[in-house]
Amino acid sequence: MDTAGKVIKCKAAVLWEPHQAFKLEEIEVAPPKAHEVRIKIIATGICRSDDHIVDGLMKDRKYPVILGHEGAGIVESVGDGVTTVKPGDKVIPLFLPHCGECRGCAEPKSNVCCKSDIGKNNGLMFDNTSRFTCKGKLIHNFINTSTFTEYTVVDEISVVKIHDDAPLDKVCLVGCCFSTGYGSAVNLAKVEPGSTCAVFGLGGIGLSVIIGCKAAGASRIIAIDVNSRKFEKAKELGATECVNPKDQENPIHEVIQKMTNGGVHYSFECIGNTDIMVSALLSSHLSCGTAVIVGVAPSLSKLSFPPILLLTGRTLKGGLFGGFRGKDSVPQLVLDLISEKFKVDGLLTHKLAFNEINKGFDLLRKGESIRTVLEF
Ligand code: PAD
Ligand code: ZN
Repeated sequence: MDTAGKVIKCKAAVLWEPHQAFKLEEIEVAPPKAHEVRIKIIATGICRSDDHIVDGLMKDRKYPVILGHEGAGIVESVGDGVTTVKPGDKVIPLFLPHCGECRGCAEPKSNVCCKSDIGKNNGLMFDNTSRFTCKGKLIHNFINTSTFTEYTVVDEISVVKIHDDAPLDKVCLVGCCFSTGYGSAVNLAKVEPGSTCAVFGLGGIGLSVIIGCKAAGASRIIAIDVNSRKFEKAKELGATECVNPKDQENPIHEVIQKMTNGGVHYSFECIGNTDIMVSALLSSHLSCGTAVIVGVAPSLSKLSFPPILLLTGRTLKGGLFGGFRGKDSVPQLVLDLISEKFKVDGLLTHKLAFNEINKGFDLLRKGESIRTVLEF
């Protein structure tokens, strides 16, 4: 059946109120307008950011939304003027758009397009409307993607074509988890061979940081988590030592300093906890250490530490999507997964049917899963 140009009725997981369960609803998805692309989502990962960002987003503006930003699918139809993808193409939606024209896209050191909705929380297409409705109500979209639905519409600058052979149930992790973690090590920190690293938080993001640190040739990778069940996987992926702060008498930064003759070269906060961001900074060497913030903290929280921590020579930085520019990097990262240059199998602990989405989030919140991929 040719659906191009028509409204599609399909199943989506709608979050009507913050901190409630997702409700599976029948929604209407309008056809793509000019420079927009309608995608049939085939698989989508569950990432902690869906939890963390939505907290801030829904606190400020209460509105129903379709979350999800770590998906992969097939183009169903395109609006006028779309040139980079066509119906039938395998694609990954980009939660960080890449327009190629704005200040952010023009700056060689940046990967954040000014059209990104992160921090703005409009929850709408670029023309300030939505393509989703449910029971007569407008449903918002989420960071330019919304993948918890059988069909979504994104702007052309928020989607990229990938190789036809890509297994969508795996490469969806390139849409966030793997790229964010791996890139945080190789692009943001620029970990060097022989350097020492400490990774705080061993979810999908922290474990992908470990993959990046190992690929970059780090001599020591210290993995830190309050959940010791995460350690086996961390070691499999390249951690050389594992520490549970709960088993230590002293604060974690003192433990790391002691283990590394004063601190590591590179530390990574992959939790979204401002106290641990400071611990990560303190765990990096006072003269030359770099701490990278990857975790998304609650939107109203504040980071506070004595400036002397930086004056002695430490660097504090952060970044989205591991510093990668979606349109340039995602197709190659997908090829790297196809050729098994990198393996994400270890990150993929659960597969569930789309209608089990609430169970998938429970597994993540209880620390029982790394990544659950939902299949439609
Ligand atoms: P996750 O919940 O799977 O992993 C977090 C891990 O941290 C768990 O293993 C916890 O046990 C552990 N943890 C919690 N508290 C502590 C503590 N005090 N000390 C040590 N360990 C602790 O999440 P995830 O891996 O999906 O995401 C991690 C963060 O990264 C989260 O804040 C998410 O919002 C953020 C993120 N950032 C980007 C980006 O572009 N910067 C992208 C995607 C996710
Ligand atoms: Zn841009």
